[in-house]
Amino acid sequence: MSSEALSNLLHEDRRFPPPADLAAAANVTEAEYAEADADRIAFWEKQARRLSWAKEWDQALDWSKAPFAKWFVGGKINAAYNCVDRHVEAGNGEKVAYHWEGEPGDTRTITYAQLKDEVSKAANALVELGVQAGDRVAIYMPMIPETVVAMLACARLGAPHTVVFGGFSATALRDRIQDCDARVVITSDGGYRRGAPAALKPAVDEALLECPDVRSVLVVKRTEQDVAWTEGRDVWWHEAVEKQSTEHAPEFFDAEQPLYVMYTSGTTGKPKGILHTTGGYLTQVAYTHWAVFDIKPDTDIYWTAADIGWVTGHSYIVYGPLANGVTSVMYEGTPDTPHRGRWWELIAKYGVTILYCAPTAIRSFMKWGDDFPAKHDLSSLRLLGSVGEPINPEAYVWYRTHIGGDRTPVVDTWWQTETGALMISPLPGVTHGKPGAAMKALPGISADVVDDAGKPVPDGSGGYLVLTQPWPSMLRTLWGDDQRYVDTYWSRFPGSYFAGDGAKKDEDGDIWLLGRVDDVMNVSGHRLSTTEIESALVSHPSVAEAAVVGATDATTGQAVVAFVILRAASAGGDADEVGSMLRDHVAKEIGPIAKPRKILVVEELPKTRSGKIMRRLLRDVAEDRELGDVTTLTDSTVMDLIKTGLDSGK
Ligand code: 6R9
Repeated sequence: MSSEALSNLLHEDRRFPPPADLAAAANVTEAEYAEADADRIAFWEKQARRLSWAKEWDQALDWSKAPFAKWFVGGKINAAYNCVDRHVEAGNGEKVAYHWEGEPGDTRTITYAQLKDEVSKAANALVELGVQAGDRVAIYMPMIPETVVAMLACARLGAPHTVVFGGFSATALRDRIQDCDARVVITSDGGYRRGAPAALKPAVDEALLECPDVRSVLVVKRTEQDVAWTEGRDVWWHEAVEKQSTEHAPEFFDAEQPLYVMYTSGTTGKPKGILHTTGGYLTQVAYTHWAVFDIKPDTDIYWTAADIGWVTGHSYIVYGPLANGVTSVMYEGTPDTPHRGRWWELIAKYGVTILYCAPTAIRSFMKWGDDFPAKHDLSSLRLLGSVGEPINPEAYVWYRTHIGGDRTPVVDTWWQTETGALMISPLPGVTHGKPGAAMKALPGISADVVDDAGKPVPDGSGGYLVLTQPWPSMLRTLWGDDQRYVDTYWSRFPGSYFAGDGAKKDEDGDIWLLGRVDDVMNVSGHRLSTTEIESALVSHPSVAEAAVVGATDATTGQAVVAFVILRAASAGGDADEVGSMLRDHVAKEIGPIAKPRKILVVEELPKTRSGKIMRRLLRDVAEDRELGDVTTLTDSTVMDLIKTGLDSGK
């Protein structure tokens, strides 16, 4: 990516230094970067000692078969013991692990002691179903406490789980079960979504028509919907689990014991099963959760408002917060049920101090208007986080102002399913935040931005994001496909991990993410990033959300096509007028070359479970093609809505 091409990016000069009181009491100070630089391996060994090991490792990192890494070789550890038992043994059994809130308003409070009992019972039930260390278990569940219990029960047994997002189709579920050859599935009758029970079991039944090797399906009763029943295969959770003993002695496994397989979203073709193992993964999620969210386990009420079926849920609803013995909030439903202030009501109710969510949610809240958060007491919040996509400066500033009361730092955290844990992020007590920048690699992590030839670009230039050293929570391989692991991540720039993201180093050397490299457009030989134009569009007061794609164009190579959602106050105007106003706005913000050829006003955008816009599908629309694979969309009707809306507007 040429630097000339990205020179007009995000001219953003607002700065937000850490609040003095937060900085004074922060878990991590500036000195930690130097400490980690001096001896990266010793730094990670120190972090690994946050955990309880049955036996310490002999070697911290074995990189002799790069890019296949082994961390904490020879160490013995159990992830569930670290997340639950050790807190109970330390006298914190009465501490709340989760304040769970169902969408209809039912609640459950689960202490660490109760969680330990539930996990032990579930582990005993899985043993009864024949699950052994190394067996894969698929989990297809709503956001209920049993989902966490199921994951930890698997971890306790050394049986890697593969959680499939409850919004995915039977086909997506079938592909994932087949790919990792799971023999047991844990599901529920359904869950609540948008005010009504949504069914899950029928999708399992359909998927299993083509998964003959699955022998048992454990079904949690959540909604009381009628379910079809396959005798001999289906077992009610309450019948299988409730009768079990609360005693289960955890076995300590090798640090490299597989912990889970998580399939990545949005890719075409065969799903990629990202494999995470135990010791290194848990070390880095525990450290990054503590460092980046400045966790004070005695006083914080932490909330990752994401789905457990996304890696963010695995690392920062389940493993990170539990390893650190923190109290979390977990919410089942959507942010607008029964009203658009639901999240803010929950923050006030539980006194949430730290909120972590995706820019897509923030942009929806902006669209709904400032009044909803303004009605609730959000003064307990002291820190906000963002994940999943580049956060536009406008969304960052809105988040900080309207949710954070203009007090709280915002940490924009860059990472991937593959990286397992946060990699590039501000540190809230140290960093002077720049809206829209993930800033720099965390202590112990080595990232850089390189050009086509793999050479680091100078400050002020753009290129490809790479990770130049192995890290503890890195994926170990793609399930069953070592060669694809090497080809996908380690071949483009030999010796470095290729993240697939475009990035820019600003004049201070701070990192700005520019979206996936396949989201870079080439218009008349100029390279433009989708993020850049989307940010310019969202900075206009009438735009709530924007998605930009490059559509093939006979003259210019590609042409910029923008899909925009208008803020409530601006909806209903003349489409042509809105279009020309926004085109002028982009020309002013970036330059005439970036002016969208077409601007289409839509009601919704197609998104994955993690809130990433599926630009691939919008490109299909922009180029008038048949739609590609939609199995990873959270809501597959969105595309029909967009197409119908556009057809009627023609
Ligand atoms: C955690 C997660 C990974 C991709 C990643 C990048 C995008 C995530 C970001 C971000 C800019 C951030 N991404 N966080 N882009 N700024 N703070 O999202 O994992 O679902 O695997 O997606 O998401 O493009 O490569 P995953």
